[in-house]
Amino acid sequence: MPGGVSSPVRAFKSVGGQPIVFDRVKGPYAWDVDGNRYIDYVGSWGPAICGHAHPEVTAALQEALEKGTSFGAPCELENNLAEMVIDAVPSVEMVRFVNSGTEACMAVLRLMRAFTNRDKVIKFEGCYHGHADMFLVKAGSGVATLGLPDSPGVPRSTTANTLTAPYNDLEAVKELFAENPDAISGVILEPVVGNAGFITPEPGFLEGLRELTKENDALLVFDEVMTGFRISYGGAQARFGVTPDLTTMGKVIGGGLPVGAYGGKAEIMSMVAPAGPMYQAGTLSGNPLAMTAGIKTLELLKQEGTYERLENNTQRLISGILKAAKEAGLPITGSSISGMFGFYLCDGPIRNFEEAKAADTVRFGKLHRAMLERGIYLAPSAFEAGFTSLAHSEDDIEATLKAFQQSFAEIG
Ligand code: KE4
Repeated sequence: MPGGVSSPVRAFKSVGGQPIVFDRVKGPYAWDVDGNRYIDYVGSWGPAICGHAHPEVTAALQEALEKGTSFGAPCELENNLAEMVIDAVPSVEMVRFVNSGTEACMAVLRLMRAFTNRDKVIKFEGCYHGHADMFLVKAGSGVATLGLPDSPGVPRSTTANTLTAPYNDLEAVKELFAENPDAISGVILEPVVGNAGFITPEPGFLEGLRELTKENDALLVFDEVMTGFRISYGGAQARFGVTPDLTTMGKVIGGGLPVGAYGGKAEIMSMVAPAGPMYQAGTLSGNPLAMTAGIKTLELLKQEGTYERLENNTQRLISGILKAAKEAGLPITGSSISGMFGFYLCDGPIRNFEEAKAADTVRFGKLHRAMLERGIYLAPSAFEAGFTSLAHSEDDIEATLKAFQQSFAEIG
C-alpha cells in the first residue's frame, strides 16, 4: 500500500516516526498491536463522538447484520436517518446519502453548477472538501500536511473554475464576485475550519457570505462533514444561526461506518436524479449497516446534556493545554467549540491558513512524539483539529493535561 496507509495523514509524515498500528478501540481509548493504550483525540477523524465501539451502536449493528449488509434497494432505515437529518439541520429539506465526505462534496458541487448553470466556485485556502480534483486547490488536511497545495494529475482545466480566497476575508470574496459577474455558482466552506488546524469564523463572516451569495444569485454551501452533529445537534449552521442553501455531511452521521450526505432546499435537491436530471449514484449508498450506525449515534447525541458535556470537557482541555504551554514559556494560541479543538505553537490569533502556516511544525512533531510516549494520541499533523467524545472522562482530561505539562517541559 502506498506509504503503508489507506489515507496519507495517517502516515505520520509531518510529525516523524512510524505510525501507530491500532489493534482495537473502545470509548476514548485505542490500543496498538503491542498492547499500549492511548487516550485518543482523533476519534477516527470525527465519527467516534459517542466514544469508540459504543455498546448500543455495536448491539444495533449486530442485530442489523443478521438481516444482511447491503440491499442495493430502498430500505426503511435510510428514510429514518433522512428524517433525523432533516429534523436536525436547518438548511436540509431533502437529503441524499453517499459513502464519504468526498463524494458528498463532489456531488454538491455538481448540483451547485446544475442549479445555477454557472461553472465557477469559491473555496477558501486551507479548507478541505475531500480529494475530488476541483477541490485540490490550496486545500487543507493531508494536502496541507504534505505541502501539496495542488496535486499532480489534476488538469488545469479542472481547477480553472475554482477560485480561492483567504478565510475570514469578506472583501476578497466581494472582489471575486465583481471580477466574475454571473459566473460563480456559489461559495463552499467549512463553517469552522478543522483542516488547517482549528480556525473559527470571525463575527459577521458567515452572515456576510450569506448576504454576498444572495446578492449575486449564488449558493452558500456549508461543508459540515466535520462540524455536522459535532458543533451542535444541528451543526455549525444551527449554532451560528446562518442557514446555507446546501450542506454536506459525513463522519458522525455514519457512526463509524462509511456514510456521507448532501442536502438542502427541496427546490435545489429536486434536481438530483431520478427526481431531476443531475446524475449521482452509489452501490452502497444508504446500506442498512451504515444507516443503523448513523441512526443509533444520532439517537445518543440527541439526549439531554450531550453538547454541554462535550463543550465543558473540551473547554477544560484546551484551557489546560494553553496554560501548560505558557508555563513552559512556549508560544501558543488555540480554542475549542463543542467537541472540537485546536492549537498552534505560535502567537495568535490565527484568522486564516496563511497565518496558520506560521505554526512551529517541527516543535509540534516533537510534542506529538512526547505525548505518544505518555499514552496520548493526538492528530499526527499541526494542520488537523482534535476531537473529544462523550466517553472522555474528567480523569482522562486530567491525565492528558499532565502529559502536556511534562511534554511541553521536555520540548521547551
Ligand atoms: P472523506 O472523503 O474523508 O470521508 O471526507 C472528506 C472531507 C470533506 N470535508 C471535510 C470538512 C472534511 O474534514 C473531510 C475529511 N476530513 C479529513 C480529516 N481532516 C479526513 C481524514 C483523512 O483524510 O484521512
